[in-house]
Amino acid sequence: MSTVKAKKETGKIGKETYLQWYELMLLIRRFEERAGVLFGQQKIRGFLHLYIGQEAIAAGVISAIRKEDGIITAYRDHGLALAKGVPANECMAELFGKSTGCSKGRGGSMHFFSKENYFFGGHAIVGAHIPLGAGIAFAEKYKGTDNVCLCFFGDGAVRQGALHETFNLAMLWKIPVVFVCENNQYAMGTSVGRSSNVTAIHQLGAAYDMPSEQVDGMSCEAVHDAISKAVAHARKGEGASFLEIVTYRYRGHSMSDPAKYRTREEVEEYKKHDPIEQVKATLLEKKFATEKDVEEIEKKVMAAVEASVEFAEQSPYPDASELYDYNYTQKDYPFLTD
Ligand SMILES: Cc1ncc(C[n+]2csc(CCOP(=O)(O)OP(=O)(O)O)c2C)c(N)n1
Ligand SMILES: [Mg+2]
Repeated sequence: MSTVKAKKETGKIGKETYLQWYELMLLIRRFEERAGVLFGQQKIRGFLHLYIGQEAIAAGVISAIRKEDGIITAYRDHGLALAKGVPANECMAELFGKSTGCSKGRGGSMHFFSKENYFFGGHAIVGAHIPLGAGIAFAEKYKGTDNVCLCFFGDGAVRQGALHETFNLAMLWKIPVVFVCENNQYAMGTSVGRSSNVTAIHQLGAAYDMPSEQVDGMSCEAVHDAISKAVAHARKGEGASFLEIVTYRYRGHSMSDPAKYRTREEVEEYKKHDPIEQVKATLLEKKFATEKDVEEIEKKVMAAVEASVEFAEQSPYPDASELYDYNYTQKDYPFLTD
C-alpha cells in the first residue's frame, strides 16, 4: 500500500482559498451522498461511481488552474465536474437522464461533459481518454495559447498501452499536459500491489524523462502546490509532467461493490485524515471562520443539493423524436470504395 508523507505549505494559502475548498468539498460530498440514496430509490439508474474520500484532489486542483485549462477524466467524474464549475443542477439532472443534464441526459454518471466549463468528460473505457487529454493540450499549443490540459485517470489505467504511447509523444512534442493518476489504491477489487511489482506509480514517468512526483491526496495544500508547479511548467512551454496523487475512496468501486477485498479498519484509518475535516479544522484554528460560518456553509450546500434534486425531478426526459440526434454515420464505413 502506498503512503506519502504529508507535505503541507499552508503559509501562503489564504482565507478565501480555504473557504473555497471547504464549500466545494462539502458540495461534492453531499451531492454524492444524496446521489447514492437516489440510486437506492432507483431515481438514478445505470452506473454510479462515487468520488467520496477523494475530494481534496478536486479542491486542490481547482485553486491552482484557470477556467480555460481543460480537464478530462475517467468515469468517476462528478467531483471534478462540480469543481470545474458545471452547475449542480445540470449534474444531478444528468444522473437522472434528464434533458437538462450537462450531456442532455444521454451520458449519465460516467459521461459528464461541459464545453463552456472546459470539462471534456467523463470516459468509461479505462485509459482510452489519455491520448485525448494529450490531444486537447496539443490543440492549445497549436493555437498558440498557454492553456494547459489536466488529464486524470486511476491507478488501474497506468498499465494500459495507451498511457505509455501518450507519455512518449507528450515528451517528444513538449505537449502542455499534466497527467494525474488518482491512486485510490484499487482498480475495482484489485489492489495496486496485485497488478504490478511497481507500486510507486510516479516512477513510470522516469522511462520517458517526464518530471514525476508522488503527492498526498488527502491534503488540499499538497495537491495545490504540486499542480501549481506542474501547470507552470506546462505554461512555460516545457511540456508534460506526471503526478501520482495518493488518495482513497471510502465507498465501493461502484454501487454494486460489497468491498470484500479490504477491511473496515483500513477504511476507518483513511477517514481519520478526512480532507473536509482537515480544512474545517484549519478554518477554525486560523480564525478564518467561526463555527457559525461553517454551519452556514453546510446549510447553503445542503440547499443547493436539494435544489438540484428538485430541478432534476421536474425536468423532462429527452424527447423520443431526438433519439437519432447527435449520432453520426460514416457513409464509407468500413472504408469500402467502389
Ligand atoms: C479497457 C477497460 N477494461 C476494463 C474495464 C472495466 N473496468 C471498469 S472500472 C475498472 C477499474 C479501473 O480502476 P482505476 O483506474 O483505478 O479507477 P478507479 O475506479 O479506482 O477510479 C475496470 C477494470 C473498462 N471499463 N475498460
Ligand atoms: Mg483506482
